[in-house]
Parts: sequence; C-alpha cells; structure tokens
Amino acid sequence: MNIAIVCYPTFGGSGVLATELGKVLAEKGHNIHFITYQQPVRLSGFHTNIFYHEVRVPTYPLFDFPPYETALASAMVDVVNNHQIDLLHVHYAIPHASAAYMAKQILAKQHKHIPVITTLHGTDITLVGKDKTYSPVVTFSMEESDVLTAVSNNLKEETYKNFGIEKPIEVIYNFVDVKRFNKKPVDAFRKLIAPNHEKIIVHASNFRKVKRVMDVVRTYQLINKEIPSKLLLIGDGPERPEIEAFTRSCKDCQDIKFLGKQEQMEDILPIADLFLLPSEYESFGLAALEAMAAEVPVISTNAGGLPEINVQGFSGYMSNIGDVEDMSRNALKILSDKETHAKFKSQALEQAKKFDIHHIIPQYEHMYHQLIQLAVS
Ligand code: GMT
Repeated sequence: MNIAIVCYPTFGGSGVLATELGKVLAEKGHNIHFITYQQPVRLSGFHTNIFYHEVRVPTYPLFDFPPYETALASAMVDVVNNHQIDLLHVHYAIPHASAAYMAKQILAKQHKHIPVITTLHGTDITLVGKDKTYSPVVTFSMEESDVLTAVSNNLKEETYKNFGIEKPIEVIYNFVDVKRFNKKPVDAFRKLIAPNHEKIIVHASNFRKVKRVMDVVRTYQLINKEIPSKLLLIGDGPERPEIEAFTRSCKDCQDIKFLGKQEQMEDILPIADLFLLPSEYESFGLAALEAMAAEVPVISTNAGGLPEINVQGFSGYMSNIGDVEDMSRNALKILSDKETHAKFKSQALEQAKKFDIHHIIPQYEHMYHQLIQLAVS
C-alpha cells in the first residue's frame, strides 16, 4: 500500500506514535509518505520506502498567522497525485483532520476518492479540541473522516462526552516495540548517574501543566528521604524554567538532573528503577508504556486512560491526582527490597508485551485494507 501519514514531527506522543507506525509499515513493505513541517524526531536514517514531504508555509507581510492548514491541504493533494497514495492517515485532529477534509474534497473534484483515517490522541479532544475556538471544525472534520480511531477507551468516551458526534470510534491502542526497549542497562552509564548505588527515578514529558511535573519533584523528595535516589527529568516545555528554578533553590533537590529532549529513550530507560507519571490527564501514556517495555515499573495517577495501561499492584501503582504522599508510599513499596522490585520489573515488561507492536500493527493494516477495498468497489 502507499500510505500518507500526517503528524506533528515533535517529541509529543502523537508524533512519536505516528512515526513508529510509519517505520514498521515500511519494514513490512508498504510505501510511507510523511507529510509534516519538519523531519519527525524519531525518523532518522535512510529507508528505501519512507519518504518525507516538508510542508512549506511561505510568509507574506499580510500574514500575521501564516496559513499552515491551507499549505498542508495543498501538500496532501500534491503527494496523493504524485505518489499514487491509497489513503491518508492523520494523527491529532487539529488541524490535520480538517486539512485532510479539504484535500479530500479537492481530490474528489479530480475524480479521486481518498479514504481519510483520523486518529485522536488526547489533547486534540480533551484540552484544545473541545474549546469553542476549535470545536465546530473538529466536530465536522471528525464526522467527515472515513474512519475515526482513538488510542484508548477513555479517549473514545471523552470524545462522545465532549462532542455531539454519533460516528463509531474504533479503539486501537498505542504500541511499543518491546524488543527495542528491552535492552540490558549499560553499567557504566548507571554508575555515572548513580555512583553510590542510588535508585534512579525517571520522568519524561513535554513539561506542560497537564503533566504536573512539580508532583514528580515532590514525590521524588519523599522517596529520597527514605531511599537515596537520583531523579532524571527528560524533555522540555513551558513549565521547565519554574521547576528548574525551584530545584536550584531547594536543599534536597541536588540530585535532580534535567536532561532536556532525548531521542534515544531506549538507551536511557533501561537504567531506571522507577518511572513517574503524575499527570492530570493522559489519554494513554505512551511514555509509561515505553518505560514498562524497558522493565521499569510505573507510578502514575489513575487519570484518563492510564488504568488501561498501568495495572494496579502489578506493573506499578496508581494514585489520585496530586496525592504525592500515596505515590511516594507506593514507590517505596516497590523499591524497598530487591525481590519486590525484580517482581514489579518483570510484571511491567509482561504488561508492556500486551501492547507490543506486533499485536497492534495488524489492526491498522486490516483497517487500511478494508478502506481501500471500499474505495475501489
Ligand atoms: O502528552 C502530550 O501532551 C502530547 C500528546 C500528543 O498528542 O502528542 O500526547 C497524547 O498522545 C499520546 C499518544 O497517543 C498519549 O500517549 C498521551 O497520553 C496523550 N496526552 C494526553 O492526553 C495529555
């Protein structure tokens, strides 16, 4: 199949997922065309059947806001026409679903029927999309997509709750390539971070309010009082300066390190003992799944779709939003002795295997085949 994938090229979960999906489909022999404004961060190296089409948005003095959506729709039409594309798969509704609708209409005038799949990822529904600034367009373009998928049951329910749509939504869970993340930790790297056998605690996110990174720091402080630990904060975003300033001024925060954005999560995660994700909402929590695949137990909240991924008392523990005391108590339960920790580590891996890439990709392929068949009949 010739598949065009539209996504955000950044470190956000939706872009990571879309890129990994394209890469594995390409490995299976499909031709994959990424249409984005920058090379996706997880798309490195040369692949004979992966193509990257950059959306250029020329500036003009009249444009206070360069019209990205128009440029994107035009790029979609161009790629479909010149690369015999069979379907368009757009990740994150805003503005990808409405740009795809526009491209579909233009192509229909040229007697080409291009199926559009929109995959909802989370904030496109729960935070940004439901705002009345965007909701009429998001509602319309979801209705007009040929297939709508969501990355968890929770996100499917949130979509029905927040938008007046009746269209069926298929849940296809996010996935992880377990083989890639389940690496042996590099001892020298571990020693460098934790020279005195301290525990290594990791958090990775885009440092937005919804991630509650300050709760990561507070939970860590409580853990560190009982078990000497190091905290690695991975990623970057609007909340980072304030949190970094706080950690510089606090006495028991000297073992917190900000690593910034990192591409090779599969090299860092295996040295971790615990992953913290105290978010106010996660439609899924791909970062937690990647940690589990690296055999790292997860302490998270029970918000959104997290209970569909993290199993209480098995792959880790969940607490109510903001309950840092409970999160630290649970962390200490896991870290308190070697046997318990080892049990949680292997259980985290066992849970991650349920979301292994090889179980999930056939669901997308099946959906693509059905759509293409419908389009030609
Ligand atoms: O978490 C973010 O703010 C980034 C966002 C994105 O769309 O890039 O992530 C969302 O999609 C991920 C992949 O499907 C999910 O794992 C995240 O849970 C979801 N984030 C939220 O719902 C807040």
